[in-house]
Amino acid sequence: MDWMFLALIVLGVFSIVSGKICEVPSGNANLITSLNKKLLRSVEDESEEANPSVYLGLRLSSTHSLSLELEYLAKLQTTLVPSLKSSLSEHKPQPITGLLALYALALRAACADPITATLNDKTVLQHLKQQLHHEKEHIANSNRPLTNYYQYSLGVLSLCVNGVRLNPHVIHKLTEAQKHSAFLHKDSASVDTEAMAGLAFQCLKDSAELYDALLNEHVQHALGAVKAQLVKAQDEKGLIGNVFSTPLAIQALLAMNSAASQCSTAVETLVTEMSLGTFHNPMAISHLLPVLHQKTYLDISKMDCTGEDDSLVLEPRPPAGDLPPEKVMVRVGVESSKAGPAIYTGRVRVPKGSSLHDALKEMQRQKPQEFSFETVDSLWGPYLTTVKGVMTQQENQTYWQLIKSPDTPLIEGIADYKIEHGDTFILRKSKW
Ligand code: B12
Repeated sequence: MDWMFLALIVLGVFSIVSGKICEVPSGNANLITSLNKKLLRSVEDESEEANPSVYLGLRLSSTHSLSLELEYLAKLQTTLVPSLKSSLSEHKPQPITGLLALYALALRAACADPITATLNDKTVLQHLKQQLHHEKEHIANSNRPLTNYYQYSLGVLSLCVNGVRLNPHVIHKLTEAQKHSAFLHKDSASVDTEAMAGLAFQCLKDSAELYDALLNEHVQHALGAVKAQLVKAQDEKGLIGNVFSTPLAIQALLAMNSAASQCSTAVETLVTEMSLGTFHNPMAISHLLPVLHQKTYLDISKMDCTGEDDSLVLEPRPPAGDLPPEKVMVRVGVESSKAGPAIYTGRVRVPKGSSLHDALKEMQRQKPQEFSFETVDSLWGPYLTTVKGVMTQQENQTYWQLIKSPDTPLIEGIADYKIEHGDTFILRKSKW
């Protein structure tokens, strides 16, 4: 037998025996605590909308600041709930499956009762069930969900974690989507979707007694296929997809009780990336923290909110450093399709360390007649919706893709990507 293979088996057996699959190598406790604090600090930021995923990241950690978590839960109730209520009172179904699902998970993670919590006329879980019904109908009519399969999976996961029996047709649509490779996007988004579906399938498998044998067989098959795809997608550094999809992928593998050999390299790489400062977006941190504490979204169902640590204390915020006076040149091209010619090219000088968002703002300020753009807020930050008056839409599955010239799609949004001297970007209207 090959020594390498033997070593992997020994490592796997050891991890199962010690019950610590995907454990972070020792000596990184301070790094984990600093990430916990980073996420907690984002909660303090008054200018940011409350984000239920951030709340889940905090709750699925082993160290807490219980008072700040409680305040944040209250902020979720006062900011997210009115916007959910207003979307739910619209005539046409709105694409809020993911938000509703995260809110129901947040309530469960707070040990509040999502079964009795209401939004307008119904409970949160009833709304979520209905929302998934709309998603299923949308697939039947248009061959794709109202939102996307990531949110569809999140909805299934949330109901399942909350102990709700789902409509078997809703589950079947998800297993069929897996079978027909419908989770694939043209860019790297597919791994996140695969991972979220994997978490949903694992939860359904664990509650098999609620469903009939044939459906359980479909779920079991889809689960096996997702696991195989995630393992196959792993590169030599252990990354699955990219650095931002890997935490969710590892959560899925962890929930599926995968062997340590399938995540130890990935965890080491994630730790390296943490020390390089790659994880600064609160949303990205919220997906990573559970992994660092060997938790997954499935653990929310077991939370009882008793005897929790309350030792996390934030030091005073360090003063924000000024941007250096040095300026860098950025070029931006706008294309209305991949084959089409550029409809705009321009350049602008901005302080070193600026984001692409800063550069676009400066470009718009200098030449408002020639260049303009709009964004909407999302859980990941500002999402670019409109460039030079050209709007992208959910209904026709178009978006403004961010590309670093010549042809590398960015793996971060406009507010997170920090530009370097000589960068050239293409904003390209694309299909997904
Ligand atoms: C589906 C999806 C898309 C769809 C969204 C359209 C739709 N209506 O479904 C499409 C394909 C258009 C897309 C585009 C992009 N995406 Co995307 N996307 C996702 C995915 C799989 C699910 C998002 C979701 O529905 N969340 C659930 C709901 C509840 O949250 P939400 O915030 O309300 O959702 C909205 C926003 O997230 C927004 N959105 C989607 N992607 C991105 C990316 C950024 C940076 C921002 C600010 C917003 C945003 O669209 C969602 C639906 O309206 C996530 C995976 C993940 N782990 O979250 C990646 C993900 C968020 N996307 C990512 C990226 C990088 C992009 C792009 C920047 C790619 C590019 N080079 O152009 C662009 C955005 C460019 C822009 N115009 O600003 C990264 C972000 C990583 C990071 N650190 O910032 C993720 C995590 C995937 C990954 N692992 O690389 N995406």
